[in-house]
Amino acid sequence: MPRRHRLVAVIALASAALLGPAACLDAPGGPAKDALSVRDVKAPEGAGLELACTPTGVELCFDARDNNCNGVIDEGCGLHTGILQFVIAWETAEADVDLNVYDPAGELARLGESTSTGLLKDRDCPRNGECQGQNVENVFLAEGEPRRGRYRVVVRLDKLNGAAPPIKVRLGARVGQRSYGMTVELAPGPGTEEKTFEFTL
Ligand SMILES: [Ca+2]
Ligand SMILES: [Ca+2]
Repeated sequence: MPRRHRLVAVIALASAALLGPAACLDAPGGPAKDALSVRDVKAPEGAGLELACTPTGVELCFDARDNNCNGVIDEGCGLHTGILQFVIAWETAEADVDLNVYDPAGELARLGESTSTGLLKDRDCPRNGECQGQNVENVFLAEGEPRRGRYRVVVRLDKLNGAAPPIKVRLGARVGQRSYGMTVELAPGPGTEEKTFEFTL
């Protein structure tokens, strides 16, 4: 009997060790228990997802890059920033590209009024006059705590307006203290006119 008890104890310990990492997924580790971390990132093929930030000097505006690697994208440029932020930038002035971010409830972040989870968009380029050839669209968490779940980020070519495809678009994402970068090329036609990313918190 004692030997059998010991065997049961060993099996129980082994099961606990196996279950350990899976349990961690539900409550991400790190210094603060409630720190915002990304559980999963899905990027389309060829997007060149950059997980590490390489500082290149002072922050430059409207390039959707965290140039100084302080975890904030395009700060000090008149764009709103937040603990959640998705930014696209493209250099082809006439091309109309859209950043469509859907929150975990499936609601699209729009200009002027935030979604029920607090996401707001603050530019629509090149349509509104303030872009002046600096094409940037920015979606950020305007209020409240970030909702956990899956954020769908769609970068879409709306109109070429005479520009030559492909249109190179930079996407920057900030989630908590981490920033991600990637570049996509868009051209008219199914499969190439939009690229979808998913960030799961
Ligand atoms: Ca920065
Ligand atoms: Ca920048």
